[in-house]
Amino acid sequence: MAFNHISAAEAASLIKHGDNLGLSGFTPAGTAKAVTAELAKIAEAEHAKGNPFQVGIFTGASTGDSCDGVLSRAKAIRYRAPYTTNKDFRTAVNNGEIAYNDIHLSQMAQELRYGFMGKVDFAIIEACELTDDGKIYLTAAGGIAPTVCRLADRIIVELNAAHSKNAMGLHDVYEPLDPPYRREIPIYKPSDRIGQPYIQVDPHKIVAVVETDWPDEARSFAAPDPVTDQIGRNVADFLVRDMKRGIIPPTFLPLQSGVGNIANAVLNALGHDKTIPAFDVYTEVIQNAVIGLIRDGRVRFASGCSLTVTNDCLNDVYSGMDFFRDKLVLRPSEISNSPEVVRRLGVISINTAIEADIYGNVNSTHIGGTKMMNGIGGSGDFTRNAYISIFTCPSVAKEGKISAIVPMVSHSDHSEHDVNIVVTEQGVADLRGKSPKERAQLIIEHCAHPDYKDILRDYLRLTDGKAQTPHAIAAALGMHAELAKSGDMRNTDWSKYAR
Ligand code: 0RQ
Repeated sequence: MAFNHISAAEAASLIKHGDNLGLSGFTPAGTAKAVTAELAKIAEAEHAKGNPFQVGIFTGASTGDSCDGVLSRAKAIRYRAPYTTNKDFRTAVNNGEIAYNDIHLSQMAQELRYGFMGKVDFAIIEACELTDDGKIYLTAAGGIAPTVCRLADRIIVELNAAHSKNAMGLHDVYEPLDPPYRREIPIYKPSDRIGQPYIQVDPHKIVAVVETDWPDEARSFAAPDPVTDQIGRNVADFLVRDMKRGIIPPTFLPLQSGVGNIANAVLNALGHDKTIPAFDVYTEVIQNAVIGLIRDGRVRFASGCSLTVTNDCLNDVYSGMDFFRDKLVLRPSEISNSPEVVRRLGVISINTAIEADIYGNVNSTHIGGTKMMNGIGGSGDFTRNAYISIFTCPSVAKEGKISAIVPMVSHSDHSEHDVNIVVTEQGVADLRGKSPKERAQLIIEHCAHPDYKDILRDYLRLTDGKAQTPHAIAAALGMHAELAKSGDMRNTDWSKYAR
């Protein structure tokens, strides 16, 4: 079938105020870029004329500036789900301008199928190749692309020459049926392929093909610093100890690792610790560190949802596809983050916390309990189902004015029931098999910064010390209240809360 090849501006003009857009991509990798960038201009023009123009955005995870950034600045987003990292989007959300539904990434496709977020009017899908009979070959990410292609009335394909056609074959596209017809997802090891290397759509639904040459917008990471290096070493040492104790088998278990500088440092430390055997990765975001470790033979196989790597690294993968083809697979987020598969494979999850409390509850999403940072991403999908769930963070933030270890988290994303291990540059708290009171001792003594140990010990003295989870309720957020008042949690004075 001959497709309608038009410009990004013409394709964007098909989209109307109130439409919902389902986008390919997961993180800035593989996200549609050209049409959303043009859509922002349309929204600005309509707003200048006094007309409303806003859309709903459904994605796999975060996107790049050409989507969340430009659309937020153009005030063109009414509703969005799920995770995002964009600064302008964050500002708009925290100003109350956008309805943001921060759900687990594994659930996004299913919730779209159930219709909780409304109809998908357009799917905008970045592809490296499109065949006349409607086979779409994705680029650097799986995300929710298969589901939005099926649900959408109309599909716009961004055929992006910045992605090599060597990306064909990277993907394993599989969409489960919904209950009561769902069967097991038959992945028994990270390298299992269970689907097709493309998305098959009805070619008549493809209303536009936009040819672009627009590289992915993934950021490069800050160089590791002594704190992130120490956290990485602490995680690696802990896992080696668990392996020597027989808790982790000598063949090791697949790793999931979150995004960001700490995650990259942890992976580097694990990769370079030769007491850990070469391992598999079953994760959502494959970062630069993993690609380097595959090259070095330290990672045997990586299954993920996206190649969230710098463009030089991405081109390295594409040009070295003969080497990488049997060492990498990209899956839809529903599969890469599937609780069923994570539990079956015995994944070791490593994610970053904003703060953890003395009982092991973790806040991944909110600053000061109210302001959105990024979102929960896939951290809940993995943490709840992992064989060993690890959270890492520096013990302090903002030059020591904020302790990452607090009496009670100001927002809870991962509960004490799901969090096994807390790691800071100070040390490791192994919470497995421990009661809340035992956990509090471990977290304060092993993870808190020396400036805050006494403050946290003194907090515990405010409680009656007897309850299952001792708290002095009025004081539980006292360190946060002090931060709001004086700008420094080290000034916390518990005397005003004394019993
Ligand atoms: O602020 O940016 O002004 O310097 O938060 O903190 O230490 O640089 O760490 O970049 O790894 O982000 C949890 C946000 C950590 C991220 C979070 C301030 C700190 C700094 C960033 P600045 P760092 P990172 C896989 C799994 C949730 C989703 C997830 C995240 C900024 O890892 O979004 O895990 N995770 N997904 O100064 C106030 C505190 C603070 C604080 C740190 N207690 N109070 N500010 N900061 N702690 C990915 C996907 O799902 C796709």
